[in-house]
Amino acid sequence: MTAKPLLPLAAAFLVSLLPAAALAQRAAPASPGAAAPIEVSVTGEGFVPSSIHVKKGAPVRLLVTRKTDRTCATEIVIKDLGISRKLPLNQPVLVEFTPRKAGTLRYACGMDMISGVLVVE
Ligand SMILES: [Cu+2]
Repeated sequence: MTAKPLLPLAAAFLVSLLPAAALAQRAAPASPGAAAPIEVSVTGEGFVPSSIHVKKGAPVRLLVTRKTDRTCATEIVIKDLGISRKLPLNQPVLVEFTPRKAGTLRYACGMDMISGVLVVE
């Protein structure tokens, strides 16, 4: 009766853990399978584009960048989804959500003056 037979077992266990750990580390930052973000700008023209088509049940990632100070759209609000994000000048802000039903969703500035529409199909 010695502890000897346990050693190879422990070594095999550690080796089997290694590839999984390496994979998990590599996969973490990129979030594989995520759709490419749709770029939206806030310019003197308002939200550009002002109409975006997305699919029901598919995750949507909007990368919103305010590119002008001459606008009141310093935030983006999607009221129907309860989303409201500040838009610091020239700083891309990622807005993520999954539309659950077909129809249209408005995105707008905080005062609901400047807006665009998400068409969910
Ligand atoms: Cu406004």
